[in-house]
Amino acid sequence: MRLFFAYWPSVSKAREIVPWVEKAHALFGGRVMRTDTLHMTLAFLGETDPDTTGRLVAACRGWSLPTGSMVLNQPGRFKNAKVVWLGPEQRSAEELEWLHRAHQRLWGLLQPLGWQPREPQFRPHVSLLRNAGPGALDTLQGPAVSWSPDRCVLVGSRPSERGSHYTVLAELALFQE
Ligand code: 2AM
Repeated sequence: MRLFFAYWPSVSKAREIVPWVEKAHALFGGRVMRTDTLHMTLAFLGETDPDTTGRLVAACRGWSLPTGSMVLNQPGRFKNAKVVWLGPEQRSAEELEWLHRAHQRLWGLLQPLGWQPREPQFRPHVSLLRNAGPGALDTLQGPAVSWSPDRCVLVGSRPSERGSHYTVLAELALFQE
């Protein structure tokens, strides 16, 4: 099973993101992320055996992370992975500091347990499409989505025919900065 930690939107917040998913699909095709799978990954840990997973689930129950507010309205692409995503706007250096602190704090808790980040840089985003076709991103527009995450979860992912199947394994405490 592949593991990752993510901020998970409520059902109503995920529905606010759906117009972006639909517009992105109309423009670029590909495979849409189902509404109940929309999330923002903070740390991707990769394939993990059951014993290691069990130890992490037990350990992370005592962890807590900051939360804050963001406005999702910046579309982007990971070209190699053919992913089209929606990210938070950053109008000032301070605006998303809490989010980067959350990322650093989580990795500060994971590294003593032996995990290392795979990405050189944290690029906060909610994936909308996988296997997307080409096209200019400036045609992708939608309603700004204000989001203050109230859930951060450890998720197990297994591949299935209809995309990955996600299971919530643990939930972290959140505190407002
Ligand atoms: P993505 O949405 O940009 O693909 C589960 O796969 C989650 O972990 C997804 O949110 C995915 O981000 C993220 N992730 C980060 N690095 C990954 C990797 N190397 N392989 C698969 N998923 C990765």
